[in-house]
Amino acid sequence: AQTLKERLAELIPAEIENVKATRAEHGKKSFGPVLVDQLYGGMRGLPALIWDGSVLDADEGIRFRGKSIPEIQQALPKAPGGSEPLPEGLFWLLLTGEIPTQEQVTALSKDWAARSSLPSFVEEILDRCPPTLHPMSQFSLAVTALNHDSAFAKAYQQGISKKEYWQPTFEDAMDLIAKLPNIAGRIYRNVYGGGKLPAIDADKDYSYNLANLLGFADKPDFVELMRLYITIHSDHEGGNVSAHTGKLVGSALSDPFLAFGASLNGLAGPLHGLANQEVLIWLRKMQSKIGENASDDAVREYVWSTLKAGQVVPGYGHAVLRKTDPRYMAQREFALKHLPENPLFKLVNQVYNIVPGVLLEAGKAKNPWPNVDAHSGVLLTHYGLNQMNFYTVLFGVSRAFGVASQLIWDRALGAPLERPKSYSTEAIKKIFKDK
Ligand code: AMX
Repeated sequence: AQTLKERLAELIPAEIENVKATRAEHGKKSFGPVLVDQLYGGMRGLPALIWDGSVLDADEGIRFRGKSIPEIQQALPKAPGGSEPLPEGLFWLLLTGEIPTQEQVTALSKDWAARSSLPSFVEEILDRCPPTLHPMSQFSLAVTALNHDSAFAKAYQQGISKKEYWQPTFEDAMDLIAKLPNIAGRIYRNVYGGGKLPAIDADKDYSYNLANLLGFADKPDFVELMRLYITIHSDHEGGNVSAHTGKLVGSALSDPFLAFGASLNGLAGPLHGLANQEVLIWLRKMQSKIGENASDDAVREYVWSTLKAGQVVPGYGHAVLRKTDPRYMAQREFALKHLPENPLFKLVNQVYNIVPGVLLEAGKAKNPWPNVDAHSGVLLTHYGLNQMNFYTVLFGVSRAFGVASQLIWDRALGAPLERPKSYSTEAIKKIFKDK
C-alpha cells in the first residue's frame, strides 16, 4: 500500500500550482477592511493566514478538510471492535484531504510505534523536573529538547534546497507525534506515581499506547475516549494561539520541535488550553460550596458570583464560535452512551442549561455557549484520570496533529517568514488625525 509520504509527494506539485493559480486570480483582491479596533482587539476576524487542514465556521464549528465531526466519526477507520475514529486516520485526512484505508492507518500506527522512543537525555530532563513544575512546562521542555535530533535542522545546516524542505519536516513531524505518548506517560508517572512505564506495543494503535502509558489501557472505554479526544482536539483552524504560534515560529524555519514547543507554551494559558483543567476545578469548587444535587437557583447564583468576582466562567465563550461547540456535543454524545448516570456529567448538563442564560444577561461575552473544554474533564475523571493539571497535556498531544500537518504543508508550499506590521498608538493618532 502507498505510504503517507509517497501520497504527499504526489499531491505537493499540484497543490503548489493550485496556490499559484489562486494567488494569480485573487491575489490583488482586497479581503475585508481592517479596522483600527482590530489592531487593538487581538486581530479578531482579521483574514490573515492560510491553514489547510481545517476551517472554523462561527455557527457550525470545525470542519476537517471539509468534513464535520459526525462525518469524520462515520468515515475514518476504527480499531477492531471500536466505534471512535482513529487519530491516525485523521492525520492522513489533515495532510491529504483523503480518507485512508484500514491498512494505511495500521501502517501509520506501526510507523509511529517504531519512532516512539525518547533520547535518554530527554528522559533525564523529565526525571529531573520537580513534581511541582506544571506538566505543561515539562511537556514543552521535552518537546523543545527533541530539536537535538531534528532532521530538518540537520538538513538545513547541510544546505538542503528549499524544494526539499518538506521532506525532513515530514520526518520530524512524524517523530514528534510518535514520541508524545512517551513524554506524556513519563510526566504522568513522574508527577503522580504509578510505577515504571510500559513499552509501546507496535501491534496496537496510537491511542491504546497512550492510554497504556498513562496506566488506563485496561479500560477499553477510556481507550475509545482517547481516540475521540485526540481526533476532536487535533485542529481548530489556524488563528487560535497554539496553532498560530506553531505556524509563526515555523515560519522562521525553526524545526517542528521548536515550533510545537512554542505552541505548547501558548496552549498552557488559561484562556486557551488550560481552560480544560480550570473547568473541573471550577465545578469541584462549586460542589464544595453549594453541595451535590444543588438546585438550579443555587448553581445560577454560583455562576453570578464567579462573574462578580471578575473571573470568567471556564469552558464557556469562544473567540470565533457563536454556537455550542460540536466538540462539546461529540463529548456529550460519548457521555450519554458510556456514563449517563455519572453525577458530574449531570452537573455539566445542569450548568449547560444555566450558564448561557447568565452570560447573556451579563451581556459581555459574544458567545454564551460552551466550548470543547466544558466537557473533557468530566469524561477523564470518570475513568479515574483525576489529576486536573495533567489535562492540558492531553490537549497538547492532540494539537500536535494539526500543527504538524500544517508545518509540512507550509514548508512544501514555501510559506514565507511571518512579519505583520505593527503601529504605536502615537502613530495611529497621527495617521487618522484628519480622517
Ligand atoms: N465568562 C465570563 N466572561 C466572559 C466569558 C466567560 N466564559 N467569555 C467572554 N467573556 C467576557 C470577556 O472576558 C470580555 O470581557 P471584557 O470586555 O471585560 O474584557 C467580554 O466577555 C468579551 O469577550 P468575547 O469577545 O466574547 O471573547 P474573546 O474573544 O475576547 O475571548 C475566550 C474568548 C474563549 C478567551 C473567552 O470567552 C473566555 O475567557 N472564556 C473562558 C475561558 C475558556 O473557556 N477558554 C477556552 C477556549 C477554548 C480553547 O481555546 N480551548
